[in-house]
Amino acid sequence: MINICNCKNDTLIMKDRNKTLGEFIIEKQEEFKYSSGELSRIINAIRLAAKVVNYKVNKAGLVDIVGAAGEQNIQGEDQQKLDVYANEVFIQTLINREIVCGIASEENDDFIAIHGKAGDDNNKYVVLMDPLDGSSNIDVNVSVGTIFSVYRRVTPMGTPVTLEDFLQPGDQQVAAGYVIYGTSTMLVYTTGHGVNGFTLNPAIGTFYLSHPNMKYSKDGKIYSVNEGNYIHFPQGVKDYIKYCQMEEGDRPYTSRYIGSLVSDFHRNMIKGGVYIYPTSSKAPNGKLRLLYECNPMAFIAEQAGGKASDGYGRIMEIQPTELHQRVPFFCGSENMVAKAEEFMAKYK
Ligand code: AHM
Ligand code: MG
Repeated sequence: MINICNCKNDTLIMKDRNKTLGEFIIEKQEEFKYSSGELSRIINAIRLAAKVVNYKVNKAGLVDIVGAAGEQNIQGEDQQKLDVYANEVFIQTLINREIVCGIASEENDDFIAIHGKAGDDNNKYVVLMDPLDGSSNIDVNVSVGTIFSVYRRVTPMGTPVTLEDFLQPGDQQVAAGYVIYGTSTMLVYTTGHGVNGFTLNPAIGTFYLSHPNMKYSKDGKIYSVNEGNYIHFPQGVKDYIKYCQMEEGDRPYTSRYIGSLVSDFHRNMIKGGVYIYPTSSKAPNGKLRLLYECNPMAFIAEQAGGKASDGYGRIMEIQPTELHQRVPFFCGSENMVAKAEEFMAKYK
């Protein structure tokens, strides 16, 4: 069997004995006593949808799929924006597999209650997702990602899901992950037992365990924030940015900002760093969505030994009040996020 593994110099080489994602899911399923396998089947469905979306994302530069929804391509077919396409693929894959009772997506105004087929109401999980985050980067060939999050429903089985099933604090997540469509495509996820990353071998369409037990370093040297908004930031964030730039100890830090959350997060988790999308006078609640972006990334960050905050407290303890709620987001290496919180606290 040919597999991929991460070797010392960070390049991927083919090597024997690495697990496929499929093998890993089966192995982990056996670790959860009394589990019915539903969660494993959800991860499996996401794996399939990710491969389909990956295929389209990689063709985006070749085929005239890039462009506004509603326009027609040269064959006279309706064009679909890639984020709309990704939304449909993930939703349809989850519905077809009959494994979830509800889905909420950043692309849809309201949640979807799945109760068309007998038994759907008896599924116990809901999935929340951002099907193609950072999609404005597609047109310029920059990495984008899918973010997903899984919760156990709180309303009784056998009844249609309600808003309550989706408005759960992040610490109730049973799984979360992301797919990064980058120089290589990876699926990174956690079920609350650490974080593992799988790299797609596009030649055979198989994900292999390439980044087992991913961990943030406690400190890092990268700060990621859209500094173009500097003058609109709260004073605590301004002061923290100045602190990052100061020549002292291991500073100044390096500034890296792709503008694609999954990519910025992924780099910082591997190299050590902090990602910040704060409030600003232009966006009083920040830009990122609590349910589709911040909670899943926070769960992954914490499982990797990192920290995720709204500047004052733990992201995963926020009680959501609406599906598309936005929150400020500080996420990354534990000591860096803690330091940013210190600066924020001065102006609370
Ligand atoms: P989107 O969900 O509309 O794609 O927006 C989220 C994206 C994140 O991926 C990224 O970190 C952020 O928006 C960048 O925003 P900005 O361009 O304001 O810096
Ligand atoms: Mg998004």
